[in-house]
Formats: sequence, C-alpha cells, structure tokens
Amino acid sequence: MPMQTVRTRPIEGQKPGTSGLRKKTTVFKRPHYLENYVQSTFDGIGGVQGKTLVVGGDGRFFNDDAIQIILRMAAANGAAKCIVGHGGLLSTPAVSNLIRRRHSDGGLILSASHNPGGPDADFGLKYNGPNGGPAPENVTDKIFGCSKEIEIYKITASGGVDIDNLGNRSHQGMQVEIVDPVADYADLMQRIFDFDKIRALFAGGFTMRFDAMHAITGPYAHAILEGLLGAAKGTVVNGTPSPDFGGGHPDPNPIWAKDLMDVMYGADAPDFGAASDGDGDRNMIVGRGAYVTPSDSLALLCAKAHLAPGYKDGLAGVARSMPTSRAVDRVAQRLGIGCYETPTGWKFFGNLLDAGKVTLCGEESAGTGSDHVREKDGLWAVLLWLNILAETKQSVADLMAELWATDGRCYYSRHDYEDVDSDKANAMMDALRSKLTSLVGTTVAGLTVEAADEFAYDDPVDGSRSTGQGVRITFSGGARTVFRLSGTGTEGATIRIYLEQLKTAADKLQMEPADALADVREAAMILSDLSAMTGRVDPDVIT
Ligand code: VG1
Ligand code: CO
Repeated sequence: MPMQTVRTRPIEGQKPGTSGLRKKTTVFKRPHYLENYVQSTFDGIGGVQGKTLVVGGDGRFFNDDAIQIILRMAAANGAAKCIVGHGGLLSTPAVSNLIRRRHSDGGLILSASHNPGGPDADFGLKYNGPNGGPAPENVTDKIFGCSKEIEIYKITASGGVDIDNLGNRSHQGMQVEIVDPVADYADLMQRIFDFDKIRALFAGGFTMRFDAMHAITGPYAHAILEGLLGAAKGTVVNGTPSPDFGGGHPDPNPIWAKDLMDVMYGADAPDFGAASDGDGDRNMIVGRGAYVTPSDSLALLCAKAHLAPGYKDGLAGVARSMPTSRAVDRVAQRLGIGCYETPTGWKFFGNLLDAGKVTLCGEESAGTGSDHVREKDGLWAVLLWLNILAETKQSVADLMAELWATDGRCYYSRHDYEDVDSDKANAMMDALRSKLTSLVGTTVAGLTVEAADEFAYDDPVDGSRSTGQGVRITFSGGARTVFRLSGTGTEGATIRIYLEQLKTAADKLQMEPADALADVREAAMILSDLSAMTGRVDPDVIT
C-alpha cells in the first residue's frame, strides 16, 4: 500500500492554547511540524481508525497545502471518511454544525482566527470533538503529551486530493466528500430565525453594512444576507476570502474594523453594521452612531432572544467568560435564569450547553453563541440582532438605552499590551498574585477593594478544575479589573487588562466610556505597577 511511516522526533512547544495550536506560518511550514501535530492529535484522541472527520479552514495562506497533508494523514491512519468544505473552506461554526449534523467523530479547523494571515503571519489548527466543540482540557493535554513522545507519523505517499469539485471521491481507501460550505449552515439559520420577518425588514428599506474583513464569512453573508434575506447588493463588503485578509487583521473591533466604524458614525450611516473575524466565529455589532460592546450585546441578546422562533420558550440559562462584563448577570437575575462564569475560551461552555444548563454564551472578545452549535458564531449573532430589530422596530441605540435604563450600564474596555517580554509579563502577574489577599479592604485611586483572587473554575458538569484563569479585583461601587495573559498570541506575551464600571443613575448612562472608566483604569495601573514592570505606558489596542 502506498503509505509511509515517517520517523520523526518531538518538536518543542506544541501545546494547544485557548483555541488549538497557533504559530507563525513559517513555523507550521517547517519539516514535520504540521505532520507531528496532526499525528499527535490523532493519537491524543485515541486514533482515527474507522472514524469520520470534518475538515476545513478560513482560507488563509497555507490552508490548501495543510488540508492535503491532513487528508493524506487521515487516510494513512485508517480514517473511514473526511467531509471537506469546497475549496477547503469552512467557517468555525459551520464545522461545528457539520460535525453535529453528520454525527461525525470530530473535525479539524485550520485557522488562527482573528490573527493576520500570510507567509509571514499566523496559522493555526484546532481539533473539535464529536459534540462539535473545541476539545476540552483533558483532550488537549493528551494531544500535548503525544507531541512530546512522538516517534513516527503516517502519511500516504501519493499527493493530491481534488477538493475543488463537489461530490464524493476516495483517497487510498478513505472516502472524501466535498460539500458546499454554506448550505447546511444556511439551513440551520432558517430553522432558528424568522427569515420572513427579516426579509420584510429589508424590503421596507432597512439598510445594513456587513464587513466580512476579507475572511471566511464573505460567502456565508453573501448567500444569507443578500441572497436569502434580500438585503441590497453591496450590503456585504470585503466578502471574498483572501489568503492574507487583504493585508489586515480580521478582528472585528473598532480598531481593526475602523472603516465600518467610520461609515456607521458618518453622515449616511446605514441602520445596522456588523463585522466578523477570520474564521467566522466572532461578531461586532454597531448601530447608526452606536457601537455595542460585546458584553452589552450578550446582555441585549439575553434580554430579547425570545423574540426569535428558536428561543421563543426562553433561555435555560446563560454563561459568560470571567473577563466579560457583568451586564448579562443583571439581565439573567431579572429573568430569573442561571448565569455561569467560566474561564476564557469557548471550550468551557461546551459542558454547560451539552447539559442543557445554558442556551446563550458570550465573551468580551466579540464571541457570542448558543446551543445551536458548540462554537461561537458570528453570523448567527448578526441574524439574532436582525430578528430582534425586525420584531421591535427599534433602533440599536434605543434598544441599548432601554436596556441600560432597566439594568444599569456596565461601561467596559479591554486594554492590550502586545509583544511584551514574556519574563516581564510573568513577573508582573506573579507580583500581582502575591499581594492579592492583602489588597482586600484597601483603597486605590479612590476605589475600595472588595475582593481579589485568581480565578479557578470548577466545572459543574464534569467536576474538573481549571486554575490560573486570570486575576480579578472587584471594588465597591460596581468597578472591576481583570488581568490575564493571552493564550492565542504568537509573539512574546500579550497582557490583557479588562476594565468595568457599573453606573445605574439615570444621568450617568450616556457618559464617554473612557471617563466612566478613568478611576478603575488608574487603580489597575497602580495595582499592577505595569509601567515599572514592563516599561509600557499606553496599550497597543483598546477595544
Ligand atoms: C482570545 C480571546 C478569547 C477567545 C480566544 C479565541 O483569547 O480573548 O475570548 O476565546 O481569543 O478566539 P486570548 O487567550 O488571546 O485572550 V478566536 O475567535 O479563536 O477564535
Ligand atoms: Co475566531
């Protein structure tokens, strides 16, 4: 049989982070690098003999070559079948949906999400399990363990599987099915949302701009928004996936989606604006002259989800990642539903969703999702917003004002310090950790510390414990700051400082966020001693 067993040896640092393994493309292209990681993944999940896998990526540079290697290795390792997106393309939520719908044994997603793509930028690979969600920590630990002991990998000798034509074929005994990346996903969306209502909204003159940021959601947004929902041609911009995302960062926030922000705050702004990230799991929401923070978006969706057919019976509960603002907690409390706080990263929501404890989840980094798949889902969030806008006939700004008047407003911002010397970043976090207990009761920048700890999560479903998930400091008066190091960067360390301040007084609901957050920002700088510890003063990115 034309199959090779290749001798190899472990390569340092193949430890999957919050969402798989993310490295420079040049690293992934080194001899045996991708192969080692794929074999470690297969071994870490107990082999792929007889299994069916879904495979697809966001179309970034190296997507095609990497898919060929994965298919050849899946065949050589005895997989029964791979379901592959046409041209190698599949968004992260679409992979999650296909895994679930086809009852497959998991999938491989090729993406570094919001990180830039290209020969000198970033690449990534992530394994999702049979529930459609990112592998839990016990599985990623096994994969990492295998990568430290690997001696051989298996790959078919012959190259080239045709992934550019739909239909079934076989490769060395393994079945390969090439599917339309959009079809099953669009079908799922139509079962959740009232497409007739949204179609009527657009037919009535409602205008929108969707910025796909040259990434994977382009084909989905064209087909669903402009196709099925009848939004005007040109509603979707930057809608053709490009290997380097047009040279930009496919990260939907006011910094990287500045063009969209400018349009939405300009004279002829449409009614509604949205953007999505590299692999299509994040979303940014902006009304005419009204940017909605992801934390606020989660709260609003929680308050209004019942207006969409898929959630008409209400929500079982909600979950947010720890650094996400507590706006959703207030809505959940008002609705009398459970609210869970999990570590950063979508994998922690999986058990809660599988157990039926929550229906909606979200993260401050622009990820929102529900139990329809086991990933965050950018276009889904946009469609839920559209369904709510179609039902309420209110503007985005009015919906937010109403929410704040009811539950108060959690002003929120994240400050990122990128490419910090790793030793210095770790030293700063260690220093902070060491003084946490002594902080309680002290006053910093006029704010009194109520509680200070390092977040650890006890999974209420499987009982597993995840420690070291970020330092959180809560002040009296509704302020909070959180410190953690990014798990998705590829250069040095990225320090993330999260700032939050609740205001409930009627005359404090329309402040400039920077003003509302000035005190807690000062407290965070003093407590962390960031400038002295790292030599940095201003953040690289403020969202
Ligand atoms: C970041 C975000 C986190 C998100 C993760 C993956 O992680 O903060 O909320 O889950 O990216 O997002 P970190 O460790 O760099 O803070 V992405 O869209 O893979 O998909
Ligand atoms: Co993403």
